[in-house]
Amino acid sequence: MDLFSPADHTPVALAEGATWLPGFALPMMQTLWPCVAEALAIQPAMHMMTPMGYPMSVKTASLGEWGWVGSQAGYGYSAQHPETGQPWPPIPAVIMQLAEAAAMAAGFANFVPDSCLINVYAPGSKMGLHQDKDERDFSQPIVSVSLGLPATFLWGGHRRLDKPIKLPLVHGDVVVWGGASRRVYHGVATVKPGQHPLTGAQRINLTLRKAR
Ligand code: MD3
Ligand code: FE
Repeated sequence: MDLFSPADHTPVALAEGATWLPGFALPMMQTLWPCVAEALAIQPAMHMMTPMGYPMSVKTASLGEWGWVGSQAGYGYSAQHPETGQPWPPIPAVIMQLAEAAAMAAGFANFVPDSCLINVYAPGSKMGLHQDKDERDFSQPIVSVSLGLPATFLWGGHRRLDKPIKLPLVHGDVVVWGGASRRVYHGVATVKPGQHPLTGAQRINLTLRKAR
């Protein structure tokens, strides 16, 4: 198996609970991209703060009942936008359907996310190795949708110092992380400059989660 050039759009089992679905989002892109673009027009993505008080290089926006927020008080989920105090907009149907179908294709039936984090990477942005541990139920998978500029996804092990495997994720790729892979360390290498016909000079990642 060649991890770096899947021949077609068949699923690639990365590890127990982790499935790469190359191009899975492409058939619905005509509906998906306008939804994401509109969400970002209504709610501009913002730089959340790390607990150390530095702005993250990635900008974020959220949809759904729960939105991910970062501040000097720490990371977590909030029912309201930290600056406007407004509830987050609902997750559009096409995104709910994509998440459910991708989770199903990876063996997780009945995935109903209550949070959609939109990560916006300008060239030069990155995300350091971390675990997603702010959610309540680790039996629920996480569905990640890559849009726009390519990126090297860093997929580590169960210990922070485990050497990460590099996955080249491109526009339309979906990865489902659940089961034994739910709590592995992961990150995104610095996004390189470029232009994408839909997103321009940006990589956008949708991360669908069941937060509560
Ligand atoms: C592997 N975002 O927002 S999504 C994040 O591309 C985050 O923006 C990255 O990591 C991005 O927290 C990667 C893919 C992902 C999400 C959750 C995981 C991979 C994961 C949880 C466990 C293992
Ligand atoms: Fe993460």
